Amino acid sequence: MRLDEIANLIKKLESALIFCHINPDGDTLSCAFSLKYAFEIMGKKADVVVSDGVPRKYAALGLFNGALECGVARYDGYISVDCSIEGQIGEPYKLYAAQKNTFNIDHHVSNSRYAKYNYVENVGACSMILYKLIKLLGTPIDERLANTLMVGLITDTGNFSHSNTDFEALKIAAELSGLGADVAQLNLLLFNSQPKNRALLYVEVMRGMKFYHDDRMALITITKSQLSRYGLTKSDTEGFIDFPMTIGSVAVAVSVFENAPKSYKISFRSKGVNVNEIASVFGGGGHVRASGAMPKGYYEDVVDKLVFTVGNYLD
Ligand SMILES: [Mn+2]
Repeated sequence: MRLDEIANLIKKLESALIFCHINPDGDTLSCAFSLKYAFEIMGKKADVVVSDGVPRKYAALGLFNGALECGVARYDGYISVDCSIEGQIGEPYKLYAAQKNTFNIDHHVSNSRYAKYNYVENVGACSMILYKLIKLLGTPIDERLANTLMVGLITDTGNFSHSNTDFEALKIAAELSGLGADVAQLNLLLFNSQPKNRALLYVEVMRGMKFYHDDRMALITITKSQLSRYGLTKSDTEGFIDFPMTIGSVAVAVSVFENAPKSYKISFRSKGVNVNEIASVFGGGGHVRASGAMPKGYYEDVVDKLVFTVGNYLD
């Protein structure tokens, strides 16, 4: 479907329930709340479901208030944003999957087109799609809406530094800046303020970094016990994987986060190697240069398989 066709369908909705992905990041929150605000500006009702809750650093922006932990079946439309597969919605996917009028708006190349109406476009941030959609809806973009859309762009482009920072990303950023988005303030709150304990955990995790394949692969591990020792949550470790990527020789960086005993959230970053394919070996997916998976098993076995699989793509 084309985006204008999606916009025409969404225009007809009087109410919508919008779903973020699990382990919510800046982009999924940006998409969901910008659409909610657009609905409200149009005099309609929309609610946002964030099953894991809004992480502290995003809550501090004051743009993502009033999220629901689960939803109910009383809306005209059910819209997932930034979710490549239905399971990414988390527990509320049961409610979503039981509805007829479902929309899936996403920017992951691996998207499985699980909704009745799907729109997938390979752009740097899903919030870029929401910006275009909101313009098609004819909704005026006020300062709060501009800031909300900018959060997705800033976070998914790594503050306009990743390879997905192209002409369109910068053009939309410029337009949002013209509409009142404050890049410097968002940047300060998102990237340049952290609690002391996060910094201490960071040092500990980086000290444990391992290297493989002539230093072309780096791997970091974050355990549940480390998090509880520092009084932190999973969302506090966002961005850790960027550090091994700064090492010149490293082509693929992997972070292994222990969700529960024998259950992991793996993140992959690369400088060109297709980590979407590597993640798919572990039942996950994402983008060519950034992807994830959630395998189960003994830690040593998972790491062995990671080292072996990444090695196959390096040769
Ligand atoms: Mn995204």
